[in-house]
Amino acid sequence: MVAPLSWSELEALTDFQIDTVHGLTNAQARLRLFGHSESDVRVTLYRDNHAWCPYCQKVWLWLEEKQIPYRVEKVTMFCYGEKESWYKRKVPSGMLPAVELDGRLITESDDILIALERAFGPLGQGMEDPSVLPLRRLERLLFRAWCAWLCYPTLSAQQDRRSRDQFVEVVDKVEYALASTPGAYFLAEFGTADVIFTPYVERMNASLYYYKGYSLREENPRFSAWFDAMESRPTYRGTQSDFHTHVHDLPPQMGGCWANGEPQTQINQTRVDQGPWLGLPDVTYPEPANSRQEALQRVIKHRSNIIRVNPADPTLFDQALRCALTTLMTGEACPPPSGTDPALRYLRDRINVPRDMSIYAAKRLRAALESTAALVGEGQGTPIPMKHRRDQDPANFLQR
Ligand SMILES: N[C@@H](CCC(=O)N[C@@H](CS)C(=O)NCC(=O)O)C(=O)O
Repeated sequence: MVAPLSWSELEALTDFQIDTVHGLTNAQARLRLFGHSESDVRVTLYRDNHAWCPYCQKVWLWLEEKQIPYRVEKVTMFCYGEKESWYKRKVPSGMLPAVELDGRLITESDDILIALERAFGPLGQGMEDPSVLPLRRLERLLFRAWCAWLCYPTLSAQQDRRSRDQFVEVVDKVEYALASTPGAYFLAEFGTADVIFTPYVERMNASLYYYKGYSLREENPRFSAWFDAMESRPTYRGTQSDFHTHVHDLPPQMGGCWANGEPQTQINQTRVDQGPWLGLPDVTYPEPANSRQEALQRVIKHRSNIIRVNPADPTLFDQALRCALTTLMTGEACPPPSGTDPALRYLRDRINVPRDMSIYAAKRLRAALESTAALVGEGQGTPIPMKHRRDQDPANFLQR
C-alpha cells in the first residue's frame, strides 16, 4: 500500500505527446496537415465532438487514408447537449457530418465521399466502381439486419433466435464476399469498401457482444482477419473505439438497444462494465508501451474539469483520483478516502474512446479506477443514462 502521489509527482511520470497536426490519426486534432502547409487546406470536416458519429468516422478515415489536409470543426450531437447555433445556420437539420470543399457545403456521408473523390481521386476502388456498389448494398443489408435484432424489444427467445439467424445469414454473405478476394480486405487492395464497412461493423461487434452474447469478430474467421487487417493501419487505430464506449453511446442514438438476457450476454455485460477490459475482442493489436503514460497525460490535462463534473466532493475526489493514477503508474495499491468508490466508478464509466484517449490507455485507466474503488467499497456511480448522454455534455468540459 502506498500514499497518493502529488499532481507534480504524477506529471513527472509522463512525457506522452503527440503531434496532432502532422502525426498519427487522433481525435483531438483541429487541423491535419500531413506535412503540407495550412494554405493547402481545401477541406473543413464538421464532425461530432465525441468522435463517435459513425458517418463522421467514415469521412474521417477516408481523409486520413488519403492524407488530404483538412480542418476539423466539432459540433455537439443532440443527445449530448445543445447543438451550436452557428452550425444550425449552416446545416439547419443539425446533421453530421458535413464538409466544406473549396467553400462548397456538402452533407450526407456518401455524397461527401463522392465529392472528395472527384477532387482528390478515389481511395482504391471508388464509391461508384462496379466492384464497390454491391458491397455498399451489402453493408446496408447488414446494417438493417443488425438494427432488426438489436433495436427492438426481445419478446421471446424464439423471436430473438429468428432475428439472430437473419443477421447471421447476412454475415455469411459478408464472409463469402471477404473470402472471394485474396487478402483480408473486401477487394484485392484496401479501399473505399473497407472504409464504408468500418463504422457499423465496429459498432455491431461491440453491441452484439454486450446485448446479445454474440461475438462477431470471434465467430467469423473472415471478419476476424478483416478486423486484424484494419488494426494494422494507424489511421484506423486512431479512430477506433472500445466496447464500453460503444455499448453506452449506442442506445440514445439508436432509440434503444435490447439485451436478450442469455447467460453469455450477462457474462459479457459484466466483463464490459466491470472488467477485466484487457483481452476483450474489441482490439487485438499489441498494446503500445506508453498506454499508461497516455492515460495519465490525458487525465492531468483535463483534471480540473474531471473533478468539477464528478458528483463527489472535489477535495476527496482529487485525492481518490491521484490514488488511481498512482496505481496506474506504479502498480501499487493506493487506498482512496472512504466513500469515494462511487466517484471513481463514475469516471470509470465515462472514459470515451477515442475522444479522450486511445483504446489501451482507456483500458488501463478503467482498471486502475476500478481496483482503487474496490479497496473501499462496492458503490457504483450514477447509472449511465440510456435515453441521452447529457452527462457527457461537451459544454462542461471546455478548457477553463
Ligand atoms: N445519411 C446521413 C446520416 C447522418 C446521421 O445520421 N448523423 C447523425 C449522427 S450519427 C446526426 O448527425 N444526428 C444528429 C445529432 O445527433 O445531433 C449520412 O450518411 O451522413
